[in-house]
Amino acid sequence: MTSFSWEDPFLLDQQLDADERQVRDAARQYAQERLLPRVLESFRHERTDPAIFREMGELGLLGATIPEAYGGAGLNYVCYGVVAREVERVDSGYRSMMSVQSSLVMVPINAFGTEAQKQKYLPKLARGEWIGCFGLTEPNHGSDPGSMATRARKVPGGWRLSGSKMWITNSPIADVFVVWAKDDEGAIRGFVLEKGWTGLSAPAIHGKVGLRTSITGEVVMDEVFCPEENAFPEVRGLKGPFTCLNSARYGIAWGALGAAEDCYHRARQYVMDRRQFGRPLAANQLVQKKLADMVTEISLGLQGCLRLGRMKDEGTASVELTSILKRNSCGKALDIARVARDMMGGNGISDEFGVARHLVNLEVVNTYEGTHDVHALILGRAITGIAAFS
Ligand code: TGC
Ligand code: FAD
Repeated sequence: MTSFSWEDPFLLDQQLDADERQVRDAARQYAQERLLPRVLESFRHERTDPAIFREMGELGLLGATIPEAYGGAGLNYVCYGVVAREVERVDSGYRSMMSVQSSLVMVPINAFGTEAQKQKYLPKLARGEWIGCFGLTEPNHGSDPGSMATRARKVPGGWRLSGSKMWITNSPIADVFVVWAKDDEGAIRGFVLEKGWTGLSAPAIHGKVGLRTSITGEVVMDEVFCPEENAFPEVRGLKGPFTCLNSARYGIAWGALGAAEDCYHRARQYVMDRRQFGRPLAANQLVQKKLADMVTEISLGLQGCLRLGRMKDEGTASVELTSILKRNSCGKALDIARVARDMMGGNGISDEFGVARHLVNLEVVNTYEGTHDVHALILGRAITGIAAFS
């Protein structure tokens, strides 16, 4: 009889092919050996290390799904997912840095950019020489980006962009800014701006209680001139930014479960070691039930992510599947982090035990890229045909 694996009950490892396992192992080694040792200090002091982009670039972790011709790794979506899981096992902030660069900056340039834009930006972004950010959210338009106020006015030779974007990952250290604005006809269009252009600034937002290893800022555009060659020529409407979100949200679905696995593993070890009332905490039925709930949600969730990855690779995935899994993984991971924190008693409050950090990070992950409730509404519309948000 096959014995139960508390770490991998459905033997997900065996469902990956040799290449996927190799990518997973490389990402795990990097995350555990290079990211884990610095996470505590980075989180405490709200410090983002830009060198991480170059390190990830060297390993091919940036733009994993982008064709090799443009410097990407040309990998499948399953590989992208397993990388996100390994990076977020250490910290959601590191996965955030990576997924913005890969899914929200490189994906739109690859999907909507001109050949010249691809040649100019993608190889440097893939190597981590340039850092990218993605500006969709505004101070007054978060869940409803279709109402954005940022404007792109047509002028000779290009566009003048005015407006501001809020809560933008990587923006204070970004070299490349993919921003979305409405043109004179009210159509949403995408633009690639560069650091240093007149009128463009990206002040940092300080005081975040979660995701402190990943720098966040505004993007302020005061009549920024963008030459025509830096506009995406064809794409119009929310389909542009949402195409990028489909990829990033999928990565988050895997990543949040990586953070949940770390909480589960840490809580399990803690209750095996910690003794109260003369025996290990793990000997109590209540404690065992909590571990059983954790492994159930994580293992079912991971199977869903793998299935979605395979469907994306085959081209059979509807976008609503991503909403199911982004929502499920974030909500369940947040619950698991809360329970793990509780199981570790007072120690669970200390940042040295890791779990409280995951908890506050996951509060952010549950909110960005479409909140838990917004994904419920996307699904509700698909189930009923009635849009509850409009
Ligand atoms: P709606 O009518 O639904 O759609 C407008 C147009 O967009 C198309 N579309 C999609 N295309 C591709 N993929 C998808 N998932 C798409 N969803 C919709 C749709 O077909 C339509 O096209 P067309 O040609 O007919 O115009 O638009 P709506 O305004 O009613 O949308 C409502 C809602 C709630 C679905 C949407 O606005 C939404 O998803 N809101 C959440 C906003 C969000 O996720 N923001 C994320 C900002 S980026 C971020 O958080 C990065 S954090 C990264 C990190 O640090 O890791
Ligand atoms: P709101 O839209 O104001 O929502 C507030 C609450 O109301 C939520 O609970 C929401 O679920 C609920 N709500 C909204 N509408 C409805 C409705 N119709 N029915 C019921 N409930 C509703 N954005 C980017 O563009 N790029 C980035 O790189 C980026 N990085 C981020 C990094 C961090 C650290 C954070 C915190 C955010 C980031 N965001 C980014 C922004 C993020 O996507 C938004 O915060 C998110 O989409 C929610 O928008 P909001 O904050 O304006 O909340």
